[in-house]
Amino acid sequence: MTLIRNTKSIAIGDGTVTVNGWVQDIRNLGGISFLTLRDRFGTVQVTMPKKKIDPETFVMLTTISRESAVSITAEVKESNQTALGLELIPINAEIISEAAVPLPMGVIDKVNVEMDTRLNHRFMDIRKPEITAIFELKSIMLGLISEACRENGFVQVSTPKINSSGAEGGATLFKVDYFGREAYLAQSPQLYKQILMSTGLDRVFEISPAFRAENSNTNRHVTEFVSFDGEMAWISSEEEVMSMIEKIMDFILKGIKEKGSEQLGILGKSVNVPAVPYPRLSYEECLSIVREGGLDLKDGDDLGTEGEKIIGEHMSSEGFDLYFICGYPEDAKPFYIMEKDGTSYSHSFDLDYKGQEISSGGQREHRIDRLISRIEKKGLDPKDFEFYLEAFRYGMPSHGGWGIGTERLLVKMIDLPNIREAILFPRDVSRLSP
Ligand code: AMO
Repeated sequence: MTLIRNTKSIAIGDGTVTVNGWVQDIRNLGGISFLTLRDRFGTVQVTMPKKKIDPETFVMLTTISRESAVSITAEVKESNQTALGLELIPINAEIISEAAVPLPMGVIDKVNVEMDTRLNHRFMDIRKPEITAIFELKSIMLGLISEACRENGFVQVSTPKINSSGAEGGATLFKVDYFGREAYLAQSPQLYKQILMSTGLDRVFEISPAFRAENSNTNRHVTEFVSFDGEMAWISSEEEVMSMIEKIMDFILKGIKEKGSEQLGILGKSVNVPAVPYPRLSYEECLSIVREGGLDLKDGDDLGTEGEKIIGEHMSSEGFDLYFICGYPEDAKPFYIMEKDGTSYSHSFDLDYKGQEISSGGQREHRIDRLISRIEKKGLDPKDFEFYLEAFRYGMPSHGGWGIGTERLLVKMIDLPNIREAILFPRDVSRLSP
């Protein structure tokens, strides 16, 4: 009987197996040829002593182009010459799809290929084991997020991505022609996750695409990212939200170490699990750290990328990778954030990871009169938010939540140089395909 195996599951004693994969490399040494067959799990050596192989199969497997997709049926033989301790002696083979020559880029060649070239031919780039490993880790991470949320009583929801108004500022709204009406791609699930707090669902989370017309080319901004949002009702302060984030982050980091150990091994990375609670820095403390670091910021200024970096270096020197920055000036935060009475600050926080913001959140303004004042203060028209405001008129619990950029989280977790490394098909100012 022929067993269907992958490179990880083949074992001595299997007898005859069929393995599907890509032709990574062929070496012809006269009387004997070797083919390296690669699949998602690794590689296996196919050994072809010319005299012992069916001539048609021999010609097919020694002349086929690299990266062709093939199915090889072979005898498993023990070998002390290979990493797996076994090799395959082909009986027959089928070419599933032959690769054109030349390849748009190499899969195993040790040449530095520009990121643009890699992204232009992303399907081939992802064949590299170290790139596959990134997306396997991302999948594990998304699974852990859901698991952590469910364990803490959160209900997974899906909210609309084509909307009549945005929540995160007009500058980054993508306009869509919606049957002759103006609509916008969702910048975040903000307004809907808040509306849901008035429904009795109490704790919700969503993992979904978010769109920002971000007209800048940086290694941390894209125009489409996957946002992990949470919202919880009946809170007495944003501190409860921060504690929940800590719990979830701790679960994710511990989980990645365990469930992603194989992928981390391929990438040569390790994940540090910081102790909880994470330090809480006030906005004022951050200002003085930044000023000491040589950046001249005024009271009320946004800390900015440069400021975040200085704070990151300072915190790293004290042994902290993850820390909250609490109580931003209310002016710097969106309308839905609650003001701190009698001050110019807010009940908000950012979570920074190694010098970069990965999340922001806070306690929301649930009192409708104050909410309307904040909307007006931001120069917006409450009429545009009527569908949202209505939920605040009939018994809205106090509530708060967060939004975490999943790609930024992964980037910082495994120290990737660019957010595009954590996105299969990134979208940015200049990239709309593949
Ligand atoms: P904010 O706008 O700070 O807050 O976004 C939350 C998190 O989303 C990620 N992020 C991005 N990632 C990649 N590219 C971008 N252009 C981009 N923009 C944002 C970041 C950021 O920290 N509604 C609030 C959250 C809340 O209060 O619940 C919000 O969207 O990691």
